[in-house]
Amino acid sequence: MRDVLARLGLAAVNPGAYAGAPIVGGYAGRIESLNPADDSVLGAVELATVDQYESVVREATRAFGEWRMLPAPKRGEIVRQMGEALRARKDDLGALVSLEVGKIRAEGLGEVQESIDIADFAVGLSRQLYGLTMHSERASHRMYEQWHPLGAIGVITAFNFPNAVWAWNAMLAAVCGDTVIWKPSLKAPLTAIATHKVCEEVLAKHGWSGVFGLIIGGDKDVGETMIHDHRLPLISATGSTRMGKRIGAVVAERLGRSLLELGGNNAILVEPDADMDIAVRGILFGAVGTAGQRCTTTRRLFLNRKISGELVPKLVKAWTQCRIGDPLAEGTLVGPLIDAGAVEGFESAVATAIAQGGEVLVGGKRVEGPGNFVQPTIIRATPQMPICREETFAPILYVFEYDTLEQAIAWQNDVPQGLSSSIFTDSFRSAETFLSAKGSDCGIANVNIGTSGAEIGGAFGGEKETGGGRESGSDAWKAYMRRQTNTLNWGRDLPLAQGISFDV
Ligand code: UN1
Repeated sequence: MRDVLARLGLAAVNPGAYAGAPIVGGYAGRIESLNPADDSVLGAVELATVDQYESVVREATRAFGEWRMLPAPKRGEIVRQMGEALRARKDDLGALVSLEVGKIRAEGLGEVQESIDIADFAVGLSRQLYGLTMHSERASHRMYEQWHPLGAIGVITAFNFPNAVWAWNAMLAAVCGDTVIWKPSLKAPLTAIATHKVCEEVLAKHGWSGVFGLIIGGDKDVGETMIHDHRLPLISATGSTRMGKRIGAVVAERLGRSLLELGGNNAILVEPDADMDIAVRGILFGAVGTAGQRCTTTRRLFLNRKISGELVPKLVKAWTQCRIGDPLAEGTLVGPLIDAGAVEGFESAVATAIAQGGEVLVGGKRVEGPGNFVQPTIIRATPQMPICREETFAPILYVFEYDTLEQAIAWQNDVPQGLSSSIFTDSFRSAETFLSAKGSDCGIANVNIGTSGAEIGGAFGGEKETGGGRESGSDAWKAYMRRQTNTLNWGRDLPLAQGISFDV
């Protein structure tokens, strides 16, 4: 473990502010990063002050002045090298993700792979930041639009994807010509520092400083200062709906832009004609993967009454076979929750579900001993139970029975969140109904795969209380740029649009 930390340039105590290089002195306190599997201390971080935030912003706005004028494909070349640097450090960074947030090894590595993939995507994008041309209604006129960089942007990330979610934002922002100030979760500061260092090394090699800044500080001082800051035209934030409502309101008040990726309450529907083997595997990965701590985790399962008697025992069996334990050990499928508070949240959700009429079919208990382990849990429930409308960041799956597809779709949509959803069916008609305008109301709707593990090539995000933002693939890059419409007159007259004449 110490080797991994040392190879990634982490010390026992690390600065919490980086404007390219670390800023030293004058901290606001110290936090420890704990390994959630055994509560051991991985390292400490000196929390940044508002003054240090000020230095980071000044450096990011200064760097923006130059970075925006570097041709986009040249920015892409630097991002390409960041992708290469992440590839070279993938094993160590993946292990650090496992150590700091408890992901099993495959998922820690998978997360870093997402960062590498988005870097590759961004490199291609750096030659494809296309605008449209339009036909002008005026003779000898040309109209087109172009996309310009926005500025220094703020990126706030959650503990559960401590590496990839920053990369989704930062790699796109960098090729778009923006500079980035990253405020990571205080529950995963070491992964943020290590990730920053890997990319910063590449920038420094090319003589750039301040393109990426990092600020590890408290929400009340540094966070509030950041979201109120007029110098940051965009705040992209991933986290709880409660946090997103605060950020959305503050940024809207100053007419800034926000890109919000908040809570999910994702459902899978299983039709009677589904392939039951892939359904079980899809449900298992969706509900139990990352110990239920993805925003895309499957939290609700709607089973057609005709097949629930067959499927539920298969699920219970699969759940009992899940090996819980050291995330870095071979064969482990379920690592720990992030901290003791998350275990309490799990226990309280299970108790509430029981009080509201739910029946625990498997799991339901914390695992005694060191670390924050809980049993993956299935609870038979009804869609009317209030707890089923909430996102609990833990491996709890609520199971419901339905009679018609229309009823199941209505129930799946009847929650405040709208991130991800799936149907398992071999019926073309059922699949298309689920994907149609009267089907799933989520930002992501899948057929015969689970709710989590989205590829970076698609736009990622959701509706309603999930916040409406879209990150990573497709045309999500447009959120990081400003559109300018240009009309050029190459004639000798000055015709006005709409046929207006205004001659003296
Ligand atoms: C998140 O949990 O915030 O689709 C992101 C997935 C991952 C990303 C999840 N690619 O599960």
